[in-house]
Amino acid sequence: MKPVTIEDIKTFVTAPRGINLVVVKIETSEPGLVGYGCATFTWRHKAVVTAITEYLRPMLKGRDVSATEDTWQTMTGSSYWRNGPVLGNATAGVDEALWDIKAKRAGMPLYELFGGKCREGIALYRHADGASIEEVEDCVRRYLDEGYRHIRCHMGTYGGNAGGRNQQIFTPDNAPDGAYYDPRMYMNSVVTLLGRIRQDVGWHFEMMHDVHERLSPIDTLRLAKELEPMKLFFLEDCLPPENVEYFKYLREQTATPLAMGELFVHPAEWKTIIQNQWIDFIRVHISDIGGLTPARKLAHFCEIYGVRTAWHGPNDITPIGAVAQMHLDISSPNFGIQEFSGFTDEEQAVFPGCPDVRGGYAYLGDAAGIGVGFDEKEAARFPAVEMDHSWLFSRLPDGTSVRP
Ligand code: GCO
Ligand code: MG
Repeated sequence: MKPVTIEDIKTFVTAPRGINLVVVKIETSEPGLVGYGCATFTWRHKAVVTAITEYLRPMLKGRDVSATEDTWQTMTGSSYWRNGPVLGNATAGVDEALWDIKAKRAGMPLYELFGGKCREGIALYRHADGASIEEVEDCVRRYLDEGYRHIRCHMGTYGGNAGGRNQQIFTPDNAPDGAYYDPRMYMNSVVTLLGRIRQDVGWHFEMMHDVHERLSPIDTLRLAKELEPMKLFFLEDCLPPENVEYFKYLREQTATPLAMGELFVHPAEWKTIIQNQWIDFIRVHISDIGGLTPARKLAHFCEIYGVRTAWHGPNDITPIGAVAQMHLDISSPNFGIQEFSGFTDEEQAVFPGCPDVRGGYAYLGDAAGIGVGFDEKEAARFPAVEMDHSWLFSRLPDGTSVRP
């Protein structure tokens, strides 16, 4: 039988919620058979589009669509230097689209190719935030009313706003522009915030917090110990990938569950931390590591070491990417929780087929493939935008530039 081949690979950038998203569409030699994937690295999206259109598209046209593993290995090896978020996302967009095609040809939802359902619904967590403790608590109560039982709590996003309206941060003369935050104020505000939420709202739900690599190793250890009484579901990104060895000390000195990985872009970054069971949840951004092909292997690797999955699901991911990982969630015995940033009305118009979400769970339908489509006309109504990058230029009180 004549193989079905890749006819063309197209990329689209659309911003239905004001965040640049990158979609990959693979057209095949079989009329009407197309696949979609997510290649969203929103802070460098043009670089990803170039990597796909200038390198992967000419290289893959004419290839058999069924060779997902060989195509993945070829995409990854053919640049000699490999890994990293740009090539990872370019590879992922193609990889997810090929898995979408494979499941469509099989006439079944993708999770069936991954071994079928391990559960009926996918437990989700949402972000509660606000400029004051009261605002955050109101947000938590709203999510509890909607049925969510896992809620990440922040006051003033990453680095915090130090316990309500910005308290002054003392900077030196002529300090450069930047997104300043004070680690000590931030630490104290987190302990106060989470303590108040437990006192005022209660203990009948799971609570998380994302340190977002904003503290020094010793301070993050102190925070993890101070938060033990709050019985967190997990404390996330306590350290940057560059300091993963220090998780050894966190593990040895605190019982606060640890989640890590949204910044991982290389297998060497996650191997040791998982093998040593220094974390409890893997938080990888699946398109950063190259898509479903490597993510499945990572999920299996984690299962051996008792590490559960909590794939990165922020608002800078397409619904295609968000749902692709839900197929992994529903079919992984070591599923932990899925981060969820909601699907806006505009997004649902651009990406028809988003799953039902009710009572804190997502429910995948039985449509063949990933199950989420892409309406090019609707997408064109939301062209790429100039995004606000200011939060990325984070600085300590003395003006030192630090990771955001
Ligand atoms: C999270 C993340 C995100 C990232 C964002 C970067 O846990 O959801 O930390 O909020 O900061 O995806 O673009
Ligand atoms: Mg995070």
